[in-house]
Order: sequence, then C-alpha cells, then structure tokens
Amino acid sequence: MKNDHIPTPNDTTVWGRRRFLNTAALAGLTLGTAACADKESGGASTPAAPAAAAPQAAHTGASAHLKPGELDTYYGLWSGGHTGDLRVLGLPSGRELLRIPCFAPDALVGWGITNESKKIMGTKPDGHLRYTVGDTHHTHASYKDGNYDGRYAWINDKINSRIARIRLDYFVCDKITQLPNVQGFHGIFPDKRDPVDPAINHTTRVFCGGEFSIPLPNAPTEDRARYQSLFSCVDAETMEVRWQVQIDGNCDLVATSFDGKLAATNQYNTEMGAHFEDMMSAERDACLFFNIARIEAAVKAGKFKTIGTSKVPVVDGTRASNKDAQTALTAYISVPKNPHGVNASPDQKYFICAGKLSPTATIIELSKVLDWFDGKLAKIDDTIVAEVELGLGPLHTAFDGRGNAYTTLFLDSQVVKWNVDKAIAFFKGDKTANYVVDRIDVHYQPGHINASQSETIAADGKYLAVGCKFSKDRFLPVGPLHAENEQLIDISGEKMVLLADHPVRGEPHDFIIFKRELLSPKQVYDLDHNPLAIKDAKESGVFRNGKKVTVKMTSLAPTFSLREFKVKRGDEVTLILTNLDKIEDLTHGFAIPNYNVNFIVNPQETASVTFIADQPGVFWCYCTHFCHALHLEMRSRMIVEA
Ligand code: K7E
Ligand code: CUA
Ligand code: CA
Repeated sequence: MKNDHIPTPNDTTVWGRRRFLNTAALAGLTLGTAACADKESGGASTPAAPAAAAPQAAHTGASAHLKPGELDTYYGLWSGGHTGDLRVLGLPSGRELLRIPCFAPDALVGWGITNESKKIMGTKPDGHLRYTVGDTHHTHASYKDGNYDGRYAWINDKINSRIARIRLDYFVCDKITQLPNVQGFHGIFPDKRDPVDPAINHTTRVFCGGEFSIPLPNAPTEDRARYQSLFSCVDAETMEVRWQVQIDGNCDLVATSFDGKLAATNQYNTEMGAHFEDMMSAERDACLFFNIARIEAAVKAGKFKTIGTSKVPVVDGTRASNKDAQTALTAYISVPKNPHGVNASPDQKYFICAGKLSPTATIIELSKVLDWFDGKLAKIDDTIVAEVELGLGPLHTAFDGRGNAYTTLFLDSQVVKWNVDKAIAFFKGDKTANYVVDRIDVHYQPGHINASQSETIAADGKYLAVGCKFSKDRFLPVGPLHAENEQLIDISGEKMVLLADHPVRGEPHDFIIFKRELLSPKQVYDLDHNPLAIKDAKESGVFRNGKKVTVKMTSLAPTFSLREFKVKRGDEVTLILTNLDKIEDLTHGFAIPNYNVNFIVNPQETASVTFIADQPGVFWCYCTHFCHALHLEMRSRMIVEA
C-alpha cells in the first residue's frame, strides 16, 4: 500500500533538490507531507535509488506464522511506553508473552500494591507510591563478549528520570533509580566492556542521556544560561549513579562502543533553545562523545563538583572545558540537523547518526575518535567518514551483520536498506557506488527499528521489526485511539519482504530482538527469594502486636491455609502469602474486596500487603488467578470486628 501524497524516492524533481527541512515545513509538521527546502549543503546528492519494493518481492520462505504449539525462535523486549512496563514478545510470531510492570502500577501482578513492589517503586513518607505514571522509551540488555548475556535489561522512564532494571532470570523489575538533577531522561545504553580493564568483558555501567536542560540545581528561573543537561552513568550491579557529566546542548539517544571506551549521544538542541524554532535554528547540531576512562580518572582525582543535595560527582564536559584533545572528557562532532538516533554497527567500527531534519546519515569512525582524543587527529570533524542522503526524516538504524544498515524514514514512511562501505566510498567520491540497496513502504511513519541481534557482534540479519507510529487504516477501526503498528520484515534476502502487521498498545518506541538460546528463565521461585517466606503451612496464623497484626498464610491449590481470620477495626494488617505450589505455571491470586488488594503469587513466591482494616464486616478473600477446578472455591474469609 502506498501513500500517494508522499513523493517516491525516484521522483527526481523532489528527490534531487531536497536537502534540509526548513522551519516553515516543520512548523506545520504535516505528517507524511514531504516538505523540502532548496538549500544544498554541498554534500553528496543521492544516487539513483531503486523504486519502493513491493511486498510481493521474491520470498525467502520466512514466515511470521507459527503452527499451534510451535515456539518462537527469538525473544523481543519491547518498551511499553505510557504503560510504564516492558513487554516480552516472541518472534517471528509477534505474540505478546508477558508485561513486566516497572514504573506504573499493574493490577494483575499487584505491582504497586504489594509491599515488595512498592519498595522498588518508591514511596512517600505516608506510604503511598511517589509516582504512578511512567513513559518508557528504550530498553537494552546486558552484554558479555559483545553479545547479550541474559542477566539484565534496563528501561528508562522519561517522565520522572528513572531507570529500572529487569532481572532476566525471573523477568521482574528488581531495582529503580531516579537520576538526580535530570529531566527528560531519554536514551539509555549499557557498556559492553570495561574501558580500562579489558578482562572485564561484560556490562558494568549503564549510560543515561538527559534530554531537557534545567537550572542546576533546579530553581524557578527563565535565565537560559543557567539551564544545562547531564549525562549519567549508573552502576549495573548496585544501580547507584556513579557519576554525571555536565554538557552543553542536550542528550537524546545513547550508543556505546564494543571496546567500552566510548559512549555517545546525539544532540538536537545544541542551540540550547527553549522553543522548537530555536531548537532547529542551526543547520548542524552534534553527536557528543564521552571518553569513559578519562571521565572516571577525573572523578578519581577529585576533579568534580556536586549539585544541590545530590552527592553524585559531576565532571565538566562542556565545550569550554575541552579545548585540548588530550585532556578532553568529551568531543562534540558536528552533524546535521536535529539528529535522532545513534547506533553502533556490529562490525564495531562505526556509530551512525540519523539526520531527522536532514535527509542524511552521518557515519563516524570510532578509531578516529580515539585518535582525536590521543592527539593523532587534528580536527574532530574528520572522524566523519561519510554523510549520505537516505530520504526524508531518518530516525533510527539497524544492522544485518552483512554490511547493510536499515534506517527508518519517518516522513517518507519507508525503511531504506543501504550498504555502509558503499556509502563511505560514495562520499569519498566514487559516484558509481550505489549504496542504496532497497526501499520498502511501511505503515506508517516509522520511528524505531531493530533487527535480530542488531547491536551485537552476532547480528544475524534475519528479522527486522519496525515501530510505526501511525496505523491509520491497517486495522479495524476502534474509535479515535488507534493501535500502533509494529511490522515485521524478512531481511534475509537482498530485498526486504514485509511479513506481518501487529497492532500494539501505545506506544512502544524501542525494542531489541535476540536469539532465544541466550535466555534460560526460571519457572519457579526459590522460597528464599523473599525472607518473609512461610515455608510450612503450619506457620500460618494471626499474630498481634498492639494494633499491628501480621497474617501469615500459604496457598496450595485449591486452598489458602487460613480459611478465615479475624482482625479488629483500625488494625494495621500486614498479610504475607507464600505460594507453596511447586508446579510450573501454578499461580494464585489474592484479592480482598473493598480493600484495593489484588496480587499474584507464582510458584514458591511470597508477597505481602499492608492496609488499615477500616471497614468492619465479612470480606471474602478469593483467588483471582485460575488455578484448579476448585479455583472459584479457593477462598479465605477476613472478618473485621467493629
Ligand atoms: Cu527512541 Cu521515539 Cu524516545 Cu526515536 S525516540 S522514534
Ligand atoms: Cu488459586 Cu485460583
Ligand atoms: Ca538543533
């Protein structure tokens, strides 16, 4: 299906002369309307591009359809967007297998209801949750030797600048950290190796980009000179913030090098503008690199400040601080215009920064960035080995491990497949280097893109998922709120082949896809997972200490160990429930009517809730998770005496 109001890539009258989107074009931000400026930047013009590939292109036999009972071959970790969760998908089927609540409450799990989850989420002094909203964008997983090691995933919350860690053995969120003095925490990426000790071949840090500049420390001032952004480093194990870098401009997405030495963030607001027209006033912005080893040496040497009440060391990475390459902590590389997305190629050589308001991708060679830091390269912008035209609104890039990159074109509603080496050759002057390999229409306005194993050394070029921000006519109409459309594309052949549309709840943003062999999750908890575990049904009972009452209970299908229990009006009741069932998939729920209590306990899991017994009467506590033929009969009775 084609968007006929969008110029196609071989519409040369439009294609040949567009270079940068101008303010007027963006002011109306007319989705899908290709607006062009006549401005030429003197860079390369695009070579003849093949016509948009029809989905009927030669089929490689790959299919998104699995027979009943067949298992997927890949896991996908999908950001949940506003729902503040992380979603687990099986691919290629696209079936959603699990939602892991992180930043916002979840009524199935009891996330935000149980004491254990509230402790992770964070509470106010009155015991209520500090936040009940979330906005996740990016999820990435821990690495070992350049591939995922199945230990952790991390996900950001843009609203409240929190980072959550997900244990990939139990598929649960186990820690959340709020970044101090940061607003709009957006990009996130774990490191892949230690920059100093290469024997440490796995993730030990997670880098976090702060998108919005704010007064440091925050204060009610309109004085823009006092607004700055911070780039933060979080310890992968303790989840404490190790250090921050104060920078000029903002952070957006984050990428890390395979050798652990470099991290980078794309900057769309080098202008430090407060309004969008200011933020797009410059023709070029930057991709900002961080020299991790130097930053940590500066912290060690005490060359830092702290901001407000935060104790986190903050080093200076502003432009003024790094005139001398050999002592600089950061490097600002000029890229056009309001770039979006920075991605590391699986050959470990390049970061690719997409232009967004420029129809180009900029290829930065990492060894040259290290040369610049070592004083062996005079000009930082000479780290750019190509800047080539791809199409309108390039946002994110994925890789197939065979030298090709796949970039989403938001305004063109396309994915463009292009060859990185040929793009470099073309930029160097070989005008016969046809770097654009293929284009495919997607539906519609794609943002994130990722290929199976894309940003690992094991990129396998099988599947490509595309997060389309608009689904328009692709699904049955359900009123004003449309599902988004995650599309799956087969990239195993020369031509891309569209395999499937998947409606998803808004809005996932980003995702990673990796081989299922990389994970071996546990199916049953260890009883000791929670120190409150009641290991024997005989330990059950009601234990009173003044007005504080502890109710200890176990579940074993189809019974709760306490068939009834009595408390007094006004008691502070803590109910601890251990599921003694050991059988895989045997989960129970526990709900108390009128008390806002519902949570689940998986096999051998323990959870607790605390509430004030403020309503007298009989309350049938019942199992909310179908577990047994006598599931409906699986009840307990709470009697609250007046
Ligand atoms: Cu990852 Cu949407 Cu937050 Cu790009 S951002 S699209
Ligand atoms: Cu236990 Cu349903
Ligand atoms: Ca800008």
